[in-house]
Amino acid sequence: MKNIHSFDPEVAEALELELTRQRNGLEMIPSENFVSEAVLEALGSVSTNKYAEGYPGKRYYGGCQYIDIVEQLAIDRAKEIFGAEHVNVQPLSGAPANIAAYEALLNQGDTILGMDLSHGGHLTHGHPVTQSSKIYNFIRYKTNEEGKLDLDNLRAMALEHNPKLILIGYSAYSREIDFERVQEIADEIGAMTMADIAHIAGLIAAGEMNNPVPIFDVVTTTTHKTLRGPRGGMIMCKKKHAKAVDRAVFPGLQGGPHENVIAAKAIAFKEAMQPEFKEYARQIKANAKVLELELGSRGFKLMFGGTDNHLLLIDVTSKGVTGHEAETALDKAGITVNKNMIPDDPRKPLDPSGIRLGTPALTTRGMKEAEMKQIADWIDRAIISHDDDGKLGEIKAEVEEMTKDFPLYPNLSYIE
Ligand code: DSN
Repeated sequence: MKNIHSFDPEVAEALELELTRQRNGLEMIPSENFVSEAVLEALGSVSTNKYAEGYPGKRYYGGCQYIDIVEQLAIDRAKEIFGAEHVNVQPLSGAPANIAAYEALLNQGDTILGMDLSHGGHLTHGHPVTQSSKIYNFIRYKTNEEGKLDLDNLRAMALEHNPKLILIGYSAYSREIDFERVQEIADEIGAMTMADIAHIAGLIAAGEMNNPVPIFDVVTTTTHKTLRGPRGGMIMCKKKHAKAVDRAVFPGLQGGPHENVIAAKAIAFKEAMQPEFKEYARQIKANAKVLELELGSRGFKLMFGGTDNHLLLIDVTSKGVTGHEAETALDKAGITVNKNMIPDDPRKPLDPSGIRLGTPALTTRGMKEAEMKQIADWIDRAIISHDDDGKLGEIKAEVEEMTKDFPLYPNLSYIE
């Protein structure tokens, strides 16, 4: 890493500060994780130099013979992990993967039944601020009064609106999903099915959550959340959609694939096939369960009644703070979470009623049940003392002390 510092100390020093922030704090944003050193190495490899528009064996550029090996490895491993008939590893991230999937399956004006953002859905699932919402007719369903995905209601809405696509899979919903039942509903009205498993892909890969890939028409994911790979996306689908999906990604939406990221995806997929990854996914869930119990018993209002996966969505207004105040206080205490809307939130997105937090990154560092109990206590103390910088500083010092027992990238430095 010497080269970065000697050529560009300004960037190197900022990177070093970010490394220190990651090392000294508790990363609890549920969509973040810490990749392995092998994944980092692939991201910085010579494959970043190569243009490779097209697909393995069918490229629009010369010299792709070695890049083809890398991309084919990523495809084959993803197929094996998820039981997919066809895989496209080129989407640059989750949003482009979703847009490509719509493009592959639908025509302008077609109806999509997708989850409301504040109930745990995602911006790209039809939020009015997105371009997709201007192209397709999104009808948005919600969780029910108990805070659960209500498949009877989904069926009633499907019968009423006759969507061409039913879209399942969320970024703040914390419960298991019955994909088979959703497919039955879709079959009843002749709709196609799409799941966005960005958040839970790692849990599915490890067999810790239901897998929609063998059931649904199309499944999209990111590769950097629980799957613990590089920032990127992927589309898995039935063979009958393979051509349409590939065409939608390239040339429909993207140009040259980022082959350094694809190399890193291949490595992350190999990691996800190891027995240790199954144990990792089991521990992610066990850790989230401890936070559910500990925070619940301290009077935090848990949306959706708790968690079956890696995350919790919490209404913090019951603790006398807004989501923004809670996020800021926790930041000062060395605990990183994100403010988040709760179902039908009366507040605004930049200062909503909730926070969202999760365990994938902490679990990568090796933290277990005992640490989760301690962290729940710190979260509670930080929220109670949200306007007392002295007390928040004391918690931050305790957090920093604990993180020393869980080293992160111990040999990495951008300034030496
Ligand atoms: N930004 C991601 C998340 O935090 O869940 C979703 O795109």
